[in-house]
Amino acid sequence: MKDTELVRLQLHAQHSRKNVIQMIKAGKSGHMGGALSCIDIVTALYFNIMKIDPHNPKDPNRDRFVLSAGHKCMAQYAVLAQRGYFNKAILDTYGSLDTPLPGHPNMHELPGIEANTGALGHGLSISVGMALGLRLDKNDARVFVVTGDGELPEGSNWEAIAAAAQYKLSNLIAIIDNNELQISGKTKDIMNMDPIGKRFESFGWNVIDIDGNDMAEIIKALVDTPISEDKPTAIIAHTVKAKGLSFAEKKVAYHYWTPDQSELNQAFEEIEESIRILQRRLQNES
Ligand SMILES: Cc1ncc(C[n+]2csc(CCOP(=O)(O)OP(=O)(O)O)c2C)c(N)n1
Ligand SMILES: [Mg+2]
Repeated sequence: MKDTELVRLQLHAQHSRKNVIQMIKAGKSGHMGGALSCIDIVTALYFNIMKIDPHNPKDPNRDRFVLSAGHKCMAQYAVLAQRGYFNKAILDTYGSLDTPLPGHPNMHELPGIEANTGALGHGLSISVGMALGLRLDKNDARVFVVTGDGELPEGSNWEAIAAAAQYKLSNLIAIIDNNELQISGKTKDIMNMDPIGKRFESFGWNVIDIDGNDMAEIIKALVDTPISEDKPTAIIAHTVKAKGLSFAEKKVAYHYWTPDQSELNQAFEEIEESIRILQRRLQNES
């Protein structure tokens, strides 16, 4: 990929981060940490990898995106708005009673949402069903699912992981947002799932490890999948919770964030500064 294309994607990710902060400003609080750890991945999928059309979100041939860790939904709302699925003004309804952007995603309310998620441990099973259904229909669309590392201990995941290998679902790509934190502490202290990659491999999956906040690595891994025609792929994305906000990165307290005005201002300033830097790089390179 050319440098300018990479910078454009990084810019979309930063604008999407700004959309997250805009939603939190409107709703006064939200699951910020996990949204910002996976947002580079969600951006790469919607802007470079997936076969989708924002103006035809129900196209039967579209690739599917399932956000199993539904509490990270501000990442998806932010990217959908950035990609043109809906007007950015709707972001300001976050936190209100009749919003199409509830605290966990609702497929009946918002174009682009494929499944209602939020009760952890269901998205992978739903994705296995979608991948099997697409194969039955002789449809070559793919299913991308993002799970959290704290979500992985849910037993239903491991039934889905076994089934995906059994049915050789090479049209299924699971991306694990491995930010090493969950709601109340370090994932390894609450329910250690390391080595995550080896566990997936032992169930019969292909596994790739990447830096999940590095756009070049994300794109390379996603372009390289499927690695083989008879296995599903797991991308273990090593990420930083609350990535992009210096005062919040890697801190468990920012899983769910109710900012005061000064933190909110700082968040906007830091993201806007990184947008300016990326825009200058784009001007210099073109
Ligand atoms: C079945 C179920 N149990 C508990 C919760 C409460 N909960 C919401 S987020 C979360 C932590 C999930 O951790 P992880 O998957 O690592 O996501 P991250 O915190 O990194 O965004 C928990 C336990 C839930 N949503 N669903
Ligand atoms: Mg986590």
